[in-house]
Amino acid sequence: MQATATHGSAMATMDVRNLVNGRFTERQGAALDVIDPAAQVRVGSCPDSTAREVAEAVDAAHRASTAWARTPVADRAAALRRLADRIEADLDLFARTEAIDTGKPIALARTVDMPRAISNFRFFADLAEEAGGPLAPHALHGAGFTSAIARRPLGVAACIAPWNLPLYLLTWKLAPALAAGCTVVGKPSEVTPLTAHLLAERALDCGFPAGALNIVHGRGPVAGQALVTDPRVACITFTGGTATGEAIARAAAPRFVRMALELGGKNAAIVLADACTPDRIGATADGLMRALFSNQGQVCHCAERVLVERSGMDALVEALSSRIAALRIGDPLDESTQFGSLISASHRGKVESAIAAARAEGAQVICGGTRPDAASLPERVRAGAFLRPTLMTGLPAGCRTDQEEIFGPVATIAPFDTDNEAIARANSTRFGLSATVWSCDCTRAARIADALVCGTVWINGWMARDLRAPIGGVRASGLGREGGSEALHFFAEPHVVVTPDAG
Ligand code: TXE
Repeated sequence: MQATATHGSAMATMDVRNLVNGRFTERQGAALDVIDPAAQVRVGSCPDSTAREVAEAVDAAHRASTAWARTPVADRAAALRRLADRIEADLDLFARTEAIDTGKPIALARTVDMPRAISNFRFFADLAEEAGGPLAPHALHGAGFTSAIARRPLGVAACIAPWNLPLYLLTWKLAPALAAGCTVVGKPSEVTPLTAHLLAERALDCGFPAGALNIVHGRGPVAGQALVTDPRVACITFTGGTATGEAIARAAAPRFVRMALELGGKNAAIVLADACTPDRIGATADGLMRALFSNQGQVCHCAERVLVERSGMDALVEALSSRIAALRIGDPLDESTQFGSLISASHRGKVESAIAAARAEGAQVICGGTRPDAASLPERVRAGAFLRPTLMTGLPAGCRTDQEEIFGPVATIAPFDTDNEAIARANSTRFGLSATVWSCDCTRAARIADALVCGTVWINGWMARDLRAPIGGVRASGLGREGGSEALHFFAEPHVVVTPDAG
């Protein structure tokens, strides 16, 4: 593990406000502190919105919904493109703010989070406008009558986002909702509200009528709960923890509200022996490092369980260990940092408890498992929520560690002898979000991929995303799919008019 140099001062504190009906509102309730997890300093405040403030935002969205639904799709798309341009123009500010708010390396925010937020808007602007595309009216002929199918925007969409990819995931929901003609009440995570506020500031002059795009901040059990139980909310799209997803589903079920839930995972990486030969091991280990530890392991698609064909085990352990040792852990604001802080000290506590539980189940820690030496870190971030990337082995199939999502830089590695054993173990949790398979035997890799019970399988890679492809999970990993036409269809209700053919 190498430590990177000290970075200069961070930023002035930010006073986050709710965006309601086209303007920023005065706080009615208390404020929540926003903490830079790497420096452990307060970098802003955000409203701890009350149910009444949420109701005002929903009211604004509800009043704006008919006009926004009737706004020509070309005009809606133009507003989305303007907003994308505004993020792009201020990309450095957005990236730096995201790094401060989350503890993620600024290079990651600049090259992944922000470009993706921009392309979310541009992608859905283009898709909504596409002639013959997912929103285009069309007719089915035959049997003596014609069925004319139109897709009508549902109304008010509640878009609830988590803290790990704050702007990336918030815009992944806002963009299709607005493109499809829904008005929106967005609720960013109270842990990471800053880039949503930057977005709200820029949305003011992009051509969204008052009330089309509202953003309320606050705690999940208060503001989030008020949003998902408001009778004027027509649909809910949520990304976050499985327990929260269940609470939202229960709260919204009595109204039969349309829901998309993108929840946790316990994703397996299946590595075949041919991916561990001397000429292949470097590429395999590089790819796996991304799958295991990107964003400090705080991505729902990160792999937490590596299953490796027995003859490749030693080579893979060695290749991963040397890469973990070389990873530059440091100040998220330093451009050369590869691995930053966890989202908070309390989340680090949860992850450390999971490591302790694994040890109690018999795990041997191959590397990591502890905090980096404070002295190895730049002064600005010595008190930060850092934890070394951790690889453990020696756990039996079915152990608790391999059943529960950790959502941090912690993975287990275990050998397997047959493909069926690997498949059974990969499928043996209550989750089903994604998986990866590493091999140059395309037929064998495809056969394994086909047998995995999850939404997405990446072969020899991780998180390669064509935004037209549906993404989401099965079982406890969620309900519904985001991406491409699935997302636009989610926000619109088909309406069919059947007419007899003349003659
Ligand atoms: O997220 P929550 P938390 C997992 C990860 C993590 C766990 C908990 O395992 O340890 O979830 O994280 C809002 N009604 N993931 O507690 O609670 C909340 O305000 C309505 C997986 O930070 O799921 C925030 O905006 N909304 C993950 C959002 O839900 C509610 C990403 C997510 O918060 C609410 C993050 C309620 N009752 C964590 N309670 C992924 N799948 O990518 C909370 N919220």
